[in-house]
This record gives sequence, C-alpha cells and structure tokens, in this order.
Amino acid sequence: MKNESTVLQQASTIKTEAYWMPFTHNRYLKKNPKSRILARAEGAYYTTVEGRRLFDCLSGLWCCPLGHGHPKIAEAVARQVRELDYSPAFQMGHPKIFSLAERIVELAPAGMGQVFFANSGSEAVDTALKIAVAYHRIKGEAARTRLIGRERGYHGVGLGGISVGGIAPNRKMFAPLLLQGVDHLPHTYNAAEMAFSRGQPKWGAHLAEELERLVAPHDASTIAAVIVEPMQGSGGVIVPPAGYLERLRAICDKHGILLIFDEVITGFGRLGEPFGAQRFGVTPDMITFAKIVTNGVIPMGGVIVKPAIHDAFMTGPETSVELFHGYTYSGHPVAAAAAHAALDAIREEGAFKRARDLEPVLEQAVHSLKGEPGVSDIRNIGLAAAVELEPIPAKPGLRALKVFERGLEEGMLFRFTGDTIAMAPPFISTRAEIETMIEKLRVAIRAAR
Ligand code: PXG
Repeated sequence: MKNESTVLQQASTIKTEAYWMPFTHNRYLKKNPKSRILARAEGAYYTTVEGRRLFDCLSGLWCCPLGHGHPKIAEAVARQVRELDYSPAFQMGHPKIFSLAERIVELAPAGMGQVFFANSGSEAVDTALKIAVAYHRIKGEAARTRLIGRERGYHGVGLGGISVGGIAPNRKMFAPLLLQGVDHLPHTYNAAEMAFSRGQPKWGAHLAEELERLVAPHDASTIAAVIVEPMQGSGGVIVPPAGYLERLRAICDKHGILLIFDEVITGFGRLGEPFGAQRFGVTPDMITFAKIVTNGVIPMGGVIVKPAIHDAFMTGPETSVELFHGYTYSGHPVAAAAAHAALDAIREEGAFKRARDLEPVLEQAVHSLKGEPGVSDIRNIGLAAAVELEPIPAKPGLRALKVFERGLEEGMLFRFTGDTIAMAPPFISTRAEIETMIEKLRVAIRAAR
C-alpha cells in the first residue's frame, strides 16, 4: 500500500493534454488543473492532489451517498473479481444478478416485476424507450411510436436520451441525430409562483394538463410513452408541484400511454424513500435507475418494468430471443456484487431514514441563504437542494463558477451548472457537516460579486 505522500506526488505529475474531459471547460481547467484533480476519497471527503480535503457536496455526481471507500463494498468487489470476474451477459447468467433483480423489485413500488440491466443512466433510458416502443408493437399497436419528454429534463446523452431531454445545449449540436416524433411538456418551474418553496411547490399541478394538448394533435394511438424525472436533478433540483405527477399518471392511463420515471438520481434513497415513486405516491410503468445502486463504485444502470410489459414479450417460440437488446456488460458480476453490498449497507445503516432525518436540516440551513447577494431562489427536497444565483450581467455562469472556485478554497466540492449551485450531500453526513457546507456556501456567495 502506497503512503499518502506517494499517491499525492504521483498524481501531481499528471500530464493533462491527452484526456478530453466530459462536460468540462477543458481549456480553462487545464490552465490550473491541480485544484481539480482528486487523488483520494474516504467517507464524505475527497482529497485533491494538492492535499486539500473537500467535502463531497453532491455525493460524487449524485451517486456515492454511502461514502467513499465503503469497506463492505470494497471487499465485495475484490472478492467478486477473484470468484467470477466476468460472465457472458447473453444466454448465460450468474447467481448474484438474479438475486439482485429480485432485491430491486422488492425495493420498488408494488406492482413492478422485472429488471433489465444496463451500465449507465443513459443506457437505461435508451433501453426504456426501446422497450416502450417495442411493447406497443407486440401488443398490436405499432403506430404508438411517439415519445414525450419535458423541457429541462435530463435523460443522459444517448441519442434517445437527448431527444426526450430538454436541456438545449445538450441537443443543439446534435440536431440531425435527434429522434423524430418527440414532443416536450413544459417544465414546471416558475420563479414568480414558487421561488423559495420548501419541498413541493403548491402551484403548478395544472401544467400536467399540457400532456392532453400534446396528445390531441397526434391522437393518443400514436403515443408510446412519457418520460419524466420525478424531481428534475440536473435541471437544477426542480421539485414537482403537488398533484402534478398524479395528474400525469391519470392522463397516461386514460390514453394507454406508458409512464416512465427516470429515477437515475432519485432512485435508492435521495428523496428518503427507495424511489421517488414512493415519495410522491405515484407508480409509473417503468423506472430507470443507475448511480446509487452501486454507490457509484462500479457502473450499473437498469430499467424496472411492470410484469404486464415483461410478459408481453414472452410470446413466440421458447427458443427465440424475446428482446433484441442488451450490452456486453449488462448485469456485470462485479457491478452486481457492488450493488448487493450497497443495498446491504443501505439496510444496515438505515440510509433511507438517515436521508429523511437530514432533510429538515438541509432545508433549514439552505433556506437561511435567502437574502444573500444575488440569491434569486432556493429549492429543496429529500437530501437535495439548489441555490439559484442572478447571473453577472452579460456573463452567464460566471457567478456560479466563482462560487464553485471559492468553495474549493473553503474545502467544499459544490456542483454548478449555469448559475445554479446544486447540493446532494452523502447520507452519511452529519448535521454539522451539512450546516458547515451551507455556511461555506454563504462565504462563497458573498465573495462572488
Ligand atoms: N437520467 C437522469 C435523470 C440523470 O440524472 C442520466 C439519466 C444519465 O446517466 P449516466 O450514467 O449515463 O450519466 C442522468 C445523469 C449533475 C449530473 O451534476 C447529473 C447526471 C450526470 C452527471 C452530472 O446534475 N445525471
């Protein structure tokens, strides 16, 4: 085992030219990379190659709420590599993936039945969209091909995901590749009606009625599915108005349209319940998940479906493949082992309850930032919160970048997109750590003028 200084020293000699970094301002970062290169992680903290400790304010990218270097997950992964490192995903299985599917169905809202595995949220979303269209075709409704997403929605970066997604910069460069026949619901954010809401805004349920308007001109018989994040995460913690998801569910039922909840962020406890579906009391037809299922340690994603969807495919000769879809690493044994260990840890550590207990702590702390310079809105639900900043005139994004950089100096790894600061601290955080995170954010906001 290398000692601390060796790890830090080795990492600090890294040359940055060859790595094209995702969703990153590469040129800006590479001018001064060292504050941005992480060498180690333990519990709720990263350590940079410069040796600075950073509180993990977004649990990695929403994926590591049980803390880094979790001993049980580390052991399970190491053991699995020795026991069965890879098992062909097609026409073969391994014990842990069958039992994992069962466990995930047990955690899911009542009425879900099967799990199809992928390796990321993007793959999970594309899988769900394919299942939706294929399902209707099998049921004799081949005209149901249209998909409905939502403005400001983020469904990963696959061609399906960006097509139903509603974040303009993620789409516009790739316009010729977008799927045909996609419409978008309006997003539910309205600062005038809901700024500084705690939890679900009271205003906005009526926006679900827009679904009727999107369905009408095409006729319901052409619509396959609606996909929404129960809480929009990447879009900046946009919380569904009370009654909104219920209304979407009712309209989908009325028209035979499948409702997909993209729970890549909200799945496995971020909202204090296993899934957002349970938090909001609305059961979709499919749930996509990724991230927390392995605590971010090994990539894994998937789609949970209702038995009626699965069973529709189980026709034809028993010797024929029912769904022509899957990935080399679908249900990877090491990911399955990591997921089992993560679900064990969630149970043993009471992680969902912990997230619920910390929710009012985060809520109270983050809303104390109201009135700080340039703070135009604060939103929260579960163990997630966002602070919206007024852009510096003619320089969108600069204020949040300044807050982010000052945050690093203050020992905080915040997440910023546009002029929004998002936080989704680990479930293992203490009350004091959450309060400190917000006090450091206050310092950074005051400095970023
Ligand atoms: N769906 C949702 C709802 C997501 O949030 C994806 C799909 C795609 O997952 P993959 O594993 O393909 O990246 C996501 C991913 C952020 C942030 O800072 C959010 C995500 C990824 C990276 C950063 O909000 N969400």
